[in-house]
Amino acid sequence: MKDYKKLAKHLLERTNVKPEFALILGSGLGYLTKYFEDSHAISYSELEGFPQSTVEGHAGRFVLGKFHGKNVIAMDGRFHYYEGHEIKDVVTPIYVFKEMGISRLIITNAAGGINRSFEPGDIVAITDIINFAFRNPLIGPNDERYGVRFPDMSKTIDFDWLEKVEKTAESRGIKLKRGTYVWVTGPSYETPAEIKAYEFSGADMVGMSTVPEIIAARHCGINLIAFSCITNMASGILDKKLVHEEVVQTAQRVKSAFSKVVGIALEV
Ligand code: 6GU
Repeated sequence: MKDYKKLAKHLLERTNVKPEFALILGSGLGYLTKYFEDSHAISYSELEGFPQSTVEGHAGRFVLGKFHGKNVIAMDGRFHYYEGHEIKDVVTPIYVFKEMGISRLIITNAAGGINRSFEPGDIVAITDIINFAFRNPLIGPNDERYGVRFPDMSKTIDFDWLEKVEKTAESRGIKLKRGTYVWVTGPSYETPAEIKAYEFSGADMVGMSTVPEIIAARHCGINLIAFSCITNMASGILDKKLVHEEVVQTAQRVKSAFSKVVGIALEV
């Protein structure tokens, strides 16, 4: 088992920030760390025992600092299963956050829209998840220090926290939608037949991240909320090819609304 304590201690010793919140920043959302005060960046490569991020548009570093008056640690670049990481490595940061004393987590990602009422640029709060990657980060001996063998997953997100965020966002002119996120491994995008199957299964959006982190956070008792930026519609929903550039471009376009939502999530 990994020495999460050592990694946590290392991160805390590097700065005098004691983070209360952790943020996992998805594709195109890393810019948010530019607005941190008293910020301090630590590359994953500086941390022994840490995997390296490889995906385009992901920097691969922690940034600690103050954002909207709160002490935060952000992951600028997360670990995806499709990069070839072991599934346990994908969730290493979650247990490190736990060891740092963090009890609240905000997860963001880019996702493809399946629900036909969604459109690119929508910000959707994840209210439930489907694991169609059929990988689980908790497989293997259970580390009893962190959680039980069979964690309850009936409420993956903190609905009280989400409702507060939704109310405040609405009062500031940002309408959040809600949806079920289905996780697939990628890296190829889905076929129209797959999307039809996921739609039939109750999924509203699809992506290649977030679910492992949510499972691990539930396991070790970190409260969380998660938001998808709908960067494009999924395969077969529109008669259109899928390209990564569109994902990046839409994420760019939604930047300001998305960072407001993250700010609200820290304030409420
Ligand atoms: Cl359409 N599929 C997956 N798996 N991930 C995505 C996406 C689609 N759009 C953005 N991320």
